[in-house]
Amino acid sequence: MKKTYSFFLSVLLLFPAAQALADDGYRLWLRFQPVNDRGYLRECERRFENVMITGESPVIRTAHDEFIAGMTSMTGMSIREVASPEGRGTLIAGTFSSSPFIASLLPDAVPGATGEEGYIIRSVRQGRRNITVVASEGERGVLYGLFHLLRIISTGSPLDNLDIKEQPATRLRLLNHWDNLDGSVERGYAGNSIWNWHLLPGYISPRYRDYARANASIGINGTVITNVNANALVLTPQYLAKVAALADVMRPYGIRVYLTARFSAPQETGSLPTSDPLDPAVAAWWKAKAAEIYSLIPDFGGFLVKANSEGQPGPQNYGRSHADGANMLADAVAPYGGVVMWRAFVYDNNVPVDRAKQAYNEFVPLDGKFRENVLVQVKNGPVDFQPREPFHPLFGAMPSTPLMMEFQITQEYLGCATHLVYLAPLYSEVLTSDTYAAGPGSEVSKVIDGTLHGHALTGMAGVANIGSERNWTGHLFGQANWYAFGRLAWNPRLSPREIAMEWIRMTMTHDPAIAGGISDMMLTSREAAVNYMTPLGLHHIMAEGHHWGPGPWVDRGRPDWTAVYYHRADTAGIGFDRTTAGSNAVSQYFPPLNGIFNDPRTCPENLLLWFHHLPWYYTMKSGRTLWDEMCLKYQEGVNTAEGYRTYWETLQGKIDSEQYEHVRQMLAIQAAEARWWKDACLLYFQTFSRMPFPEGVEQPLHDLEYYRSLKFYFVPGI
Ligand code: BDP
Repeated sequence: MKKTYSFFLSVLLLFPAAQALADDGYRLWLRFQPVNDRGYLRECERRFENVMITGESPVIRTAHDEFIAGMTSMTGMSIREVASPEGRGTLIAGTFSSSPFIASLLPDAVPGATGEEGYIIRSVRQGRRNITVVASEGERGVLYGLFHLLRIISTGSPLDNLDIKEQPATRLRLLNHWDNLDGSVERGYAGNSIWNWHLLPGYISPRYRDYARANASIGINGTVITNVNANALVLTPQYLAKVAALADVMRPYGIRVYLTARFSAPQETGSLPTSDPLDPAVAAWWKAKAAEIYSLIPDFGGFLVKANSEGQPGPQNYGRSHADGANMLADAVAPYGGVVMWRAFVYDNNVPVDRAKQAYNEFVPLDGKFRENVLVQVKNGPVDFQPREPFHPLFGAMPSTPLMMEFQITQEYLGCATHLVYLAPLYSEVLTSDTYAAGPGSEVSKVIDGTLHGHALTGMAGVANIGSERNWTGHLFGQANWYAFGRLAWNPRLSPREIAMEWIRMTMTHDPAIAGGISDMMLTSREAAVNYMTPLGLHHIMAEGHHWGPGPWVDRGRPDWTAVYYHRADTAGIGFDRTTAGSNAVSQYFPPLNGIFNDPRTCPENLLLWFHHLPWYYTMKSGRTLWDEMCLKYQEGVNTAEGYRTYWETLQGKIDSEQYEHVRQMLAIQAAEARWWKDACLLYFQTFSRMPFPEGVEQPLHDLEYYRSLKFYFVPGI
């Protein structure tokens, strides 16, 4: 079988000395470092000295090549290709239909046991021979199963008596790239877009394949390669040829390419006078466009659409509904098995009473009105990817429509790519939230995986944090968020700690004490960021436009883009009253949650100011006043960020030197920015509370005027 090692692996194999060099992060979690533990190495040799991977398709070839390359890198052994089990041990992999032998090894695997993407990994003993079988009904399942086996080895996990059965919880597990055709990335902090549109389709960067393999290794099976603020140009023949070239690279890794569709494309790139979705000429234009796309990219995934939101065109420009728009596009891609992901991130240009209520108000009446191949893609919270929001009230409220989750992996509101903020706890908090839509136990994850309301079309999307930086994500720990997103899209019930430990062991170290220390840091980091940015349910008080750094004083421009709109601080108190006496956003949640959120005594304190406007002297559960509690939370965030610095310095000489130095510098910036956040916010809010800082809160380094006067130029991402 032809070996198609990716660039960095071949370098690694040809020059083993390269392994001694510092790690620049390019290899992500696929470093496949040599196994140091002698006993474990012998165990690998005993089990995997022979391989028999059946089937000849491009995906199977990828699975084969990836497995051999990964194993060789970790064990250094020369693996023999065999046609039947031999020697001490053999790895056997393939689809059930490709080999009656595989099927005979797993007699209990009934049809439907794995599906196309699931797999079984099992240790089978034949006399003195160790057989490890990786099998699936589909070739992608074989690919994912072999990546799973590589993960077992690269994390140093036990190899005996394997009996694993996995199936993904969601069908579409996608990255959303907010990448523009000019190479910039909206809210991207890791360099430029990795798509080199200028050189495509002629030049295929090795990065494209390395991107595909990284995604396949965590089960991501699709990528929307263009920004939701879409450019119609990508739908022209010139650009579609480039898209097709990217799709060709992704295909052997089981990844489909999707595009964002600009709703006004029929006018912009066609010559139609309108883009009205109910105009037959418009529908015909999209049908022809779909036919053109599918002739170039037979497995094209479909369209993601941001319509009538933040100035984007959409069906409402013609007095039509979101369903009219989505269905027209859905009809165009349906004959080819394509889907339409229609975003629910909408809010009116005429500033509404409460922006948090808009999407629900617009979409709930449309429940049941969408075609079968439409998913409504909903952000995790009702405002916009804040450090903490309650889950979006649409989850559970549209039983007749498949709802897809949209998380943000790029850290738009979380310190850009400079702060170590491990996002699995945020994702997991949302996924495990109970919506009570069908009584207790109706978690968001059950809406997403389709089990609550019986949908087969399911999905999860993550707004990518990937760019042209050598280490892909800017901050090394940003890789962990990409990794965690993929793992949770596959299995929303995985614990953030489990995922962190996998990533650390594959990326940094197997040392249990160090891995434990690093994972503690990761697991507390999201709460630390909430504390030093937006504790107790505060939200959207970031600087204007670029959202980097504090801006609680922002009060100019469109009201619902200001900070004062959200925190509503005055001399009486602080917080957004979303109770029945206020904007009544609480009513969008099912009982008993609406009641729980409505009462400040039962509302979780970490969401208190999201739902309530409370006096500065309001008594918290701790017995402290709201003001004191808020001050101490900000301080706690700073202390935690400082603690990371101190801890990290104990790792010098114990982990890779380049990783160490990179993170050391980043953590210093983070600690300084945490202090900046605390000082600026507390000084600003103090002008309303008129109360002193409680004991334990450090005095600000500067006065409020200083923080207000800071100006920043060319912050990335806009
Ligand atoms: C906001 C971003 C903006 C995006 C928008 C969206 O600030 O850049 O275009 O969301 O999701 O978070 O459409």
